[in-house]
Amino acid sequence: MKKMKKAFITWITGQDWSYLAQLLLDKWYEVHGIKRRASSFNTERIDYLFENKNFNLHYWDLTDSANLIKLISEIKPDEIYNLAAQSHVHVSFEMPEYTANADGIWTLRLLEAIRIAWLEKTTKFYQASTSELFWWLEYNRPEAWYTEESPMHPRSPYGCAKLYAMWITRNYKESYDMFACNWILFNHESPVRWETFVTRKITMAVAKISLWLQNKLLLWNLDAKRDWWHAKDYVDAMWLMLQQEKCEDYVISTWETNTVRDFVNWSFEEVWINIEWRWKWIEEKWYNKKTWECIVEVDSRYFRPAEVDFLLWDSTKARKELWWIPKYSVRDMCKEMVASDVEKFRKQEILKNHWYEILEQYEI
Ligand code: NAP
Ligand code: G4F
Repeated sequence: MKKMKKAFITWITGQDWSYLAQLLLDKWYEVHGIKRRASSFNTERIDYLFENKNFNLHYWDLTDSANLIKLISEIKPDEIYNLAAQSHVHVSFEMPEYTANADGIWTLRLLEAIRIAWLEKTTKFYQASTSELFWWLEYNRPEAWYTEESPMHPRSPYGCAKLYAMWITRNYKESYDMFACNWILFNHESPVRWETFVTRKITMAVAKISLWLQNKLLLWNLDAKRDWWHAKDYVDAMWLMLQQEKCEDYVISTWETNTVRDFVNWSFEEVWINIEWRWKWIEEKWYNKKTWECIVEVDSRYFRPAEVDFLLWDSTKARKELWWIPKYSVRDMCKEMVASDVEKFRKQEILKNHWYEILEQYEI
C-alpha cells in the first residue's frame, strides 16, 4: 500500500491554511497544523476539519524553539509549509521587533529544527515569501512589471523580516542541499480573509452599508495598486511547487493591477449603490448618489510611514514550468466576497431580530 504523506503547516487559523488543509486532506495526506493558544475561540474557519481523523492539531508559538524541535522530530513530515507570520504591513510599523522575530528569525528556527532532526535530505520546505520585498526606486517606472530580476527594496519592517526569511531559506538550500523554496506571493484574498486587510474591510463595510448597519467606510491610500487574486488559486500552486523535481523560487500573479479605488467601486456595484466622489477642501469624500450621504472617507489613521504603492508581476516562469492556470478573475473574487458578507450580516440580523421577538413574547 502507498505510504500516506505527512504535511506540517505552521498555523491553522489563517486564511490560506483553511484552503491548503482541505486540499491536502483531499489528496490523502496526514495533516499537522499548529495553533497558538488564545483565550477566545478563533478556529471557526477550520472547525469542520476536526472530524477528519487525518487532521492533527498541535499547540505552539512561533517563538518557541524547543517545542518546535520536538514536534518536527516526532512527526517527521515529508512537506513543511511555512505560512505563519505577523502578516499585517501596517501593524509591522507598530511592532517591528516582534515582526522581525516572528517573520524572520522564526524561519531560521524552523530550518534548524529540520537539520537537528536529520531531515534535511527528506523533508521539502516551502517559505511564504512576499511581493512586499520589491519596490521600484526610479519613480519614472511606476507602471513597469516586476520580474525575478527586479531590485529588492522592502518598505516596511514586515518586508525586511521577510527578506531575511527568503535569503536564509536560499542559504540553507545552497549550504545543505535542502529542498527549500520561496514562493513570492502577491495579495491574495477570499471571503475568509482577515477583516483588517483592505479588500475584506471594504466588502464587509459595503455589505453593512447596504443593510443599513454601518454609515461610513474609512480608508487611506485609495490610489495604491495591487495584483489581487483568489487564495484558492494560490494554494493549488503552493502544493504544485513542492511536487517538482527541481527546487526553484517562483512568483505567481494575475498580470493585472487595480487600485483600492477600483475595488471600492466594484464592491458598491455589487449591492447596486451608485457612488460619486468629490473633493471637499483637501479631502476626498464619496457620496451615495441616491441619498447624498457621505459613505467613504479618507482617514489618516491608516497612513503608513513608507508604502509599496504599485504591484504588478510577470509570472511567465511559473506558468511555463508549473502549468498552473488560475480559475478566478479579480472581479469574480470581489463578487464572491461581497455576496458572502451580505449573506453573513443578513443572517446575523435575522437571528438577532428573532431573539428580540422571543424575548418580547415572553416579556423578558
Ligand atoms: P494571516 O491570515 O494573517 O495568518 C497569519 C497566521 O499566523 C495567523 O493565523 C496567526 O495566528 C499566525 N501567527 C502569527 N504570529 C504567531 C505566533 N507568534 N505563533 C503562532 N502563530 C502565529 O496570513 P495569510 O494572509 O493567510 O498569509 C499566509 C502567509 O503568506 C504569511 O506568511 C504571509 O506573510 C504570506 N503572504 C500573504 C499574502 C496575502 O496576500 N495573503 C501575500 C504575500 C505573502 P493568530 O490567528 O493566532 O493570530
Ligand atoms: O490589504 P493591505 O493591508 O495589504 P498589503 O499591505 O498589500 O499586504 C498584504 O499583501 C502582501 C503581499 O503584497 C503580504 F505580504 C502581506 O502579508 C499582506 O497580506 O493593503 C493593501 C493596500 C495598501 O497600499 C494600503 O496602504 O491598501 C491600502 N489601504 C488603504 N486604506 C489600506 C487601507 N490597507 C488597509 N489594511 N486598511 C485601510 O484602511
